[in-house]
Amino acid sequence: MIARLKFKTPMRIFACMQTAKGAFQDAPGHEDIMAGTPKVDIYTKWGCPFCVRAKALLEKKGVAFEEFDVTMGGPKKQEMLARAPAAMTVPQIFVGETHVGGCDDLYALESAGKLDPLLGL
Ligand SMILES: N[C@@H](CCC(=O)N[C@@H](CS)C(=O)NCC(=O)O)C(=O)O
Repeated sequence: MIARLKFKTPMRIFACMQTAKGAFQDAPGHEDIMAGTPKVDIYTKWGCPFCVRAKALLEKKGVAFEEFDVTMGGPKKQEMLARAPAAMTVPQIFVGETHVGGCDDLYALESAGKLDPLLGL
């Protein structure tokens, strides 16, 4: 299962393995296994401090997420833009089908006490 993860660098592999949830995240039907915990996707670029900050909050909460590095463009960048057509920056964060937005949006939800319910925590 770990071999199927889309992470490219050791840091990303480490981030994904912070919790056991990470191992299930990429598996078909994981929504059933992890009932009540929507899948979290984050589109990032290399060297992006906002991406690092957003991931740090998710990691602090023990939330598994799947990271897509769109530094070089490609199909995942197109997927990001299809899911968030107005997106001009990274990160772009999705909780299930809900488009959270960027890092500032993630922290704003946290400050408003709305992030945990969205994450199913
Ligand atoms: N307010 C945004 C700022 C994000 C931001 O400025 N990201 C930079 C990278 S760190 C970006 O995407 N710049 C444009 C680009 O790289 O194409 C957030 O909180 O996510």
